[in-house]
Amino acid sequence: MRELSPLHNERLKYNPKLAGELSKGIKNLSVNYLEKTSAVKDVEQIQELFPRIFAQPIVQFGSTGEKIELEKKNVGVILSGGQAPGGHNVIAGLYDALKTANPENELFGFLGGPQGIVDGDYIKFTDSYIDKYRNTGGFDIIGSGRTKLETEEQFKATLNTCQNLNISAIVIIGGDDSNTNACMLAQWMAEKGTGIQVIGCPKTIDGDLKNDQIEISFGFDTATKTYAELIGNIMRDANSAKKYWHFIKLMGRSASHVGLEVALQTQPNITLISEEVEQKALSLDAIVNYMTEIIAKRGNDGKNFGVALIPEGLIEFIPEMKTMIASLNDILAVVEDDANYMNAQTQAEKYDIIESKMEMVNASVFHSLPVLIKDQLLMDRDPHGNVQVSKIETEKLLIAMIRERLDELKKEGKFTGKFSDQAHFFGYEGRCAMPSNFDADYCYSLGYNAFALIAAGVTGYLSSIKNLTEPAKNWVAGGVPLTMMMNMEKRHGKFKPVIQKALVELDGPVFKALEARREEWAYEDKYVFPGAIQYFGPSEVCDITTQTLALEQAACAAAK
Ligand code: FBP
Repeated sequence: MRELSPLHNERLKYNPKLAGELSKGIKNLSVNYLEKTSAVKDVEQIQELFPRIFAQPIVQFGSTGEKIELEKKNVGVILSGGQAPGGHNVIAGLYDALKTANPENELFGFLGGPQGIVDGDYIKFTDSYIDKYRNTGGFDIIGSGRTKLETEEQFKATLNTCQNLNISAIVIIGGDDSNTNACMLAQWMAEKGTGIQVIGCPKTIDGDLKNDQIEISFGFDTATKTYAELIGNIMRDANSAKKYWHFIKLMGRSASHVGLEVALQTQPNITLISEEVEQKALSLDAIVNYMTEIIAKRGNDGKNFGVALIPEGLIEFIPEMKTMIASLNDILAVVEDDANYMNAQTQAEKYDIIESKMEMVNASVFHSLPVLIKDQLLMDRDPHGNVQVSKIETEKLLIAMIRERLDELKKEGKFTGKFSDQAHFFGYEGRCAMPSNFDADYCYSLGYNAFALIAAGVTGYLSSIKNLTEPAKNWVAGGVPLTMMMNMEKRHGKFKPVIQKALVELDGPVFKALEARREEWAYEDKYVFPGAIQYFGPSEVCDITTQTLALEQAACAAAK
C-alpha cells in the first residue's frame, strides 16, 4: 500500500467541476453540428490522405439539438507522449460518463502508451482503481509511451485488440504527434468499415496544441505554475545572495509558450523567445551579445546576479542552426546505410563523416560547436523524428560563450563585475505535479466530453472545451475535426501529414506584454514570487488562470 501525504489524501476527495452543459449529465445531452472545416494548410494533400474524415463539421453539445445515443459501448484509452498534469482526470471523466450512460459499459486502459493497444496489453478499470488516481498528477495509472502508430501492421493489430475486447471506440490522450496518430487511425478504421471511432484529447505542457477551437492543451496551467514557483524561489535566492547568474532552460520542445508564461508570472532579467530569434534571424553570436550586454551592465552597477530564461527548443530556431540541423536530420535518416559511419571507432570520425556530407556553410556551423553539443545533436531522434531537445544543453553552450565574451570585455576594461553561473533545466519537475484546480476541472471535462463525442457517433475528432477564462459553468463543450489542424511537414527526411504546432505569435498579446516590460526587468529587479499552487482557499488565489490564456481570450473578445 502506498503511503499518502495529507494533501494527496485531500485531493482524492476533490469534486472536479464539469463544463456547462456537461454538468447536466450525459443522459441529457444533445449534439449540434456547426460549420464544416478544412485543413490549416496543404488542403488538397490532406483531403487526399484523409478522405473519410475530411471536412467534417465542428460539434457543440447543448440541451437542444439531436439527442445522443447511449447504447452499450466498450471503450479503450491510451496516454501518449510526455506526461502532463491532469491525465488521470481525463480518464476519470471518461470513466464516469461511460458508467453513468450505462453501468454495463467497460473502459479498458492500454499499458505503456500506443504500443499497449498494438500488443493487446491492458487493464479493465473499476471504481476502486479509478478512485485511487482522481485529481493526482502523473500518468502512472496506465503509463505512457511515444510509439508512432502509422503502419498497416500496427493498425491491424489495433483492430484485432479492439475486436477481442469488443471495443468500439478509442480515446488517445496526447499532443500534436499523438493526435496525428489518432487522425491516421481514425481514417484507417473508417476506410476499412470497422465502425471503430477514434477521439483525441489535447494534452501537452508545451501549450502548442491550440487554435481557434482549442484554447489550451491541458497540463500547461499546472506545469507553468510549478516552474514559476521554482523560479520565484531562485530569484529570491539570487536577490539574497547576490552572487549568481541563474540560466534556466524551460521545457517546451518547439514553442516558447512555457518560457513566456513563466516570464510574465515572475519577471526575470532576461527571457529568450525562440520564435523571436527565428523571426529576427538572430545568430547565436547576436543572442550571446544581447545577453552579455545585460550581464555586463548589471555587473558594472554592482549587480553580479540575475535570472535568464531559455526555451528548450532555442537551438532549432537559430537560423544557422536550423539549417544545419535540417541537413543533419536528412543525413541521420539514411546514415544506417553508411558502413563508414556505422563502423567509426570514435566520435571525432563520426563528426568528420557528417561534415563531409554537409554543404560547407552547415559543416562549418557543426564544426564550431563544442563536442558536448555535437554529441547531443547526434543522439537518436524520437519516434516522430524530433530532435530530443531536452537532452541538448543550450544553457551551458550560452554560459560558455558569454563567459568568453565577458573575459574579452574585462581585458578591454569594459566589464568590472564578476560572473558566476548556475545552470538549471526545469521540465520533469512540472510534468507530473498535482493538477491545479483549473487542470483538474478542465481534464475531467475533456474526458467526460470525449465520451459524449463517442455517444454522438463521430470519429476523427479532438475533445474541445472552450470559454476557459470563465467559471466552469460557462465552459462550452464540443469537438473539432482533427483534419482541420493538419498540414504537411518534413519528418525523418520525408513529407508527412502532421498537426501544425501553434508557435508564439510575435504580434499577439502575450508576447507584446513581455516586450513592453522586458527592458525594465533587465536592469531594475522587479522579481515576482508566485509561491506554490493553492488547491484550497479563496478563488482569487486558487482559480487564477495563466496569463497566456487570460491575455489571449481578452484579445479574442475585443476582436469580436
Ligand atoms: P509531449 O509533446 O508529448 O507532450 O511532450 C512534451 C515534452 O514534455 C517536451 O517539453 C520535452 O521536450 C519532451 O516532452 C521530453 O520528452 P521525454 O519525456 O521523452 O524526455
